[in-house]
Amino acid sequence: MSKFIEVGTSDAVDAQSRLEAPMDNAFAQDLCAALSTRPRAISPKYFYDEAGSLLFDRICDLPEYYPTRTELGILERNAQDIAAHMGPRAEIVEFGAGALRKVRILLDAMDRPARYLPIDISGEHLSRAASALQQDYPGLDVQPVVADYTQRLLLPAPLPGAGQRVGFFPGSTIGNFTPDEALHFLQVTAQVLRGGALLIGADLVKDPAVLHAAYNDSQGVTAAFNLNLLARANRELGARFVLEQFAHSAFYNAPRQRIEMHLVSKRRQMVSVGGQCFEFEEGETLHTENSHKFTIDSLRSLAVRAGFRPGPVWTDPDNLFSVHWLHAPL
Ligand code: AVJ
Repeated sequence: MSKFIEVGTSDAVDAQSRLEAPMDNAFAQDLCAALSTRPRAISPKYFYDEAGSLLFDRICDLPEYYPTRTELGILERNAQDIAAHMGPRAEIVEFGAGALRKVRILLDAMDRPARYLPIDISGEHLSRAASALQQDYPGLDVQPVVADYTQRLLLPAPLPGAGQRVGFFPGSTIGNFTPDEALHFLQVTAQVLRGGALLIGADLVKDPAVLHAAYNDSQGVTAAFNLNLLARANRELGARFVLEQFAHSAFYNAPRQRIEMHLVSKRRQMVSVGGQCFEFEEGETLHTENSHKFTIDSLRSLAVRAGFRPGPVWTDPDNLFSVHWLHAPL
């Protein structure tokens, strides 16, 4: 993004680079590719710029959005048991670290945690959360990694004398992947964590009305989160989406056991991204997210196919959410 600012010499070069600069970033490429295909779909990872990460934090506190507080409750009630599985001097690698609330529950219960490596795509958000955590755990080695964990990942070598390396993937973020991507992610993760384990949260299949409410909150925070994708394109790519011309849509696709989020064009319109124009018909959508729901068995059999050996599963009394311990064999 800042490329043309550093390189810029003459006005002509600036004007030229200004048009081209947006296209050499992944968001611009993926958005233009999404708008050029039918049906139109883009990865939900682009929700999480600074504003999007803050909106997601607000979603987690909504009365209708049960996953976060349910998972926190599961972790709190079972922290001792989970910490016993981790063993002494364990190292936690968290995939997609967000606000770092959940890991505190683990750290508080663990026997002398050796190191914490939060990986997140949103650099500013991550470093703010990581330094807050470091203040509260002065003795802990906190090493934030700004990276896209859906891409190939290189982690620092284990610390000398450290216990097992435990991956932590809470929030049911696994549900954002297609089934094939989820399998691939788990396969890669089983390799990265060889000899350790993965602690993973998975939202469970349930009454569609409960699911529907969780993604259609009355305050409109989820709608703002969805629309932030377009706002971000306007901010970062000089796109010209008129936000009022798009509506938030979220519904449960029962046969595929997933919530789908879309941005629906309220009327026929043209939009411009990075100097390219795209047409939307009235009612045409940009598919922005899938949030797959699991059964305990479906998550465990996926893990087995990826090379894990499933261990204990913790749930809440209403069976809304599940947290799984998966051994990664050597
Ligand atoms: C962060 C992917 C787990 O799927 O529930 C929340 C994202 N989207 N509300 C989810 C989300 C709309 C969330 N995950």
